[in-house]
Amino acid sequence: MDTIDRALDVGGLRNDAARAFIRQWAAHTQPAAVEVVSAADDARLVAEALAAGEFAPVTGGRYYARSYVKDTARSEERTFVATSNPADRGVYNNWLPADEVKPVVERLMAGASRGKTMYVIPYLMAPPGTPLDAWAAGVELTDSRVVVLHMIRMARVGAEHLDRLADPSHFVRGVHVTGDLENLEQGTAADKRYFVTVADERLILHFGSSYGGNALLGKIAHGLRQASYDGQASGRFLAEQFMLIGIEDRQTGRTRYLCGGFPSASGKTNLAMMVPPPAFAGRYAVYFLGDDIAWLHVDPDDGRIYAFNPEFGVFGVAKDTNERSNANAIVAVGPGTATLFTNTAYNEQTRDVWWEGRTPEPPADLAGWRDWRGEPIGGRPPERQRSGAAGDEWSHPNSRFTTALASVPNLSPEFDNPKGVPIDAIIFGGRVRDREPLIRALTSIPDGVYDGLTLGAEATFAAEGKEGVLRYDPMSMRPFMSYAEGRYAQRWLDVIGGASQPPVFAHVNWFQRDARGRYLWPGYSENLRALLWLLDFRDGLVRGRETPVGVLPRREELNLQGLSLDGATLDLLLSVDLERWEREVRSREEYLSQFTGLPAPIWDAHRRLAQAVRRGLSA
Ligand code: OXD
Ligand code: MN
Repeated sequence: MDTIDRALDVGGLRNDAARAFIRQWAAHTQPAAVEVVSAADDARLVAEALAAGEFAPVTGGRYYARSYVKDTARSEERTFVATSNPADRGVYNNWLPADEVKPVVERLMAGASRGKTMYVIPYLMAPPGTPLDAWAAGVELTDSRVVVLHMIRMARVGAEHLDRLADPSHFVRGVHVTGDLENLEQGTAADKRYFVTVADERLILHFGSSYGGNALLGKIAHGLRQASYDGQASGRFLAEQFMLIGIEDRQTGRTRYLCGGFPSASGKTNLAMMVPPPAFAGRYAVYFLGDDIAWLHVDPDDGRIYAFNPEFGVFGVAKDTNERSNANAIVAVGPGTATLFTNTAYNEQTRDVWWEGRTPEPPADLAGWRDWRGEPIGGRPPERQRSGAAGDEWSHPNSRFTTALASVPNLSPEFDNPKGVPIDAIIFGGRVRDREPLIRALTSIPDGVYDGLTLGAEATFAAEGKEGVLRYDPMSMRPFMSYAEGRYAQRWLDVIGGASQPPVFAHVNWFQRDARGRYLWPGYSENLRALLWLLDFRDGLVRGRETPVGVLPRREELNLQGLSLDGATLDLLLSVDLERWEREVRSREEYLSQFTGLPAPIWDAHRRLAQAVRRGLSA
């Protein structure tokens, strides 16, 4: 028996197809050793990472790591979906022929793990026992211990997840090779990074990063890209970049479930961890199920849409996370949670972390503080120590915390229900300065799906793009699309249209501003008020007001108890500026025309909106 076989035996990995896959890739990338990991290895691997200097300790049994300075975010330009079917080419999925790109990545990976350990991470992207079991199992091979420690928090990890497969060869095969980060020419024409999902082979090959979104293959590559492809190929489910929450009404004893998509930096994690406003706390509770991914399917027993979060942890953006924006997150990353912090500021004397927005001002005493690049803050010229200007931040704007679901205080007891929770409402929201009211409900499935497809967020200075220009992000899946958009829209119509009690749809916007740029709506906890209106609307308890863009709450239908909001602001929040909408309709026409094979009901929904807006303007 050779050393690889011995390592697989020691790790309890019996699945022969997985063993063959590991042997093939070990022969190709040439690691010095192979090691199968499970969640039970966490403490030992943490100790090794500390000893190796990959982690620094944070008080309360938490850890800190910096990633390479040119490796701090997902790279959309270097991410590709490959298949053997040119019909899979979409506008956003960066499609390449599989036989063209696979040899390129394979060449880059050849011998690239020399001297390192190849960790074998068997995992499950679903609650155990799920009816979508066949699409949830995977194996990630990685040459980074830090990646292993993130995966243990973000997915259910252990060899047992490969032992109970109905078809033992049906699992996602992922290979992550870090590469020589200092010589990959990131961001140039000679960029050597390739993040490829070969979707029709269920093979993920990621080369040239050790940052979360590029390197934790269970999360985005499998949980979103591969899963959305599998969902359509099998006809069984949708995989979406959605948060998922439950709202309990303690008076009636009912809990209703909502899921929905928001482009990045639109507050999905804050919404999912929401604490009800004090005036509502005795009556309502909000439960967290997921902040980033939901798989949706129709249950054969009652015909309803059910959704679950396939992840096991939260990989959240640290920036602006604080007691007001997200009190539950502050607890979820607190002492005793074994949280991993990446690219925040770190204090090597006090073993503390800090990020922009954690407190209004950075810590007063600069002693021991280093920025995300590892440079001492005290070594900067005084005017750059606390300026907060772009480039002077202490933490990287995309710095992250990685913590287990079990540490989230408002975690729903249903989070590991194998079939998920029944969905009452699907919401879409972006960051839009004007035009989009606080909430508008959409009563037909094609109108709801059309609304999701035309979702967008306005560029902010933090993101690339021009301030105020809308970047369309269909269903918030733009970076994760795996097949052509027309077919994707049809899948949505089929899945939701096939449900016995379809959810209500709504569009929300927490980010309306007045002419001076002041936010009109307080957001955070107060967002619950809009969601409760939607649930009442679905139950027929309120009728709302029909407008050309959907049904809006009447002023008196929103429960504003305990909130001081003047009448004029409320009117603005619930107003529809038809001239702005007319411009938006024109821009949507152009945007939708890029997609081939967009189903007729989506175009019909678009024309209905266009007509209603025109009629409204001439009335
Ligand atoms: C993302 C993430 O990049 O969830 O969207 O990390
Ligand atoms: Mn995300």
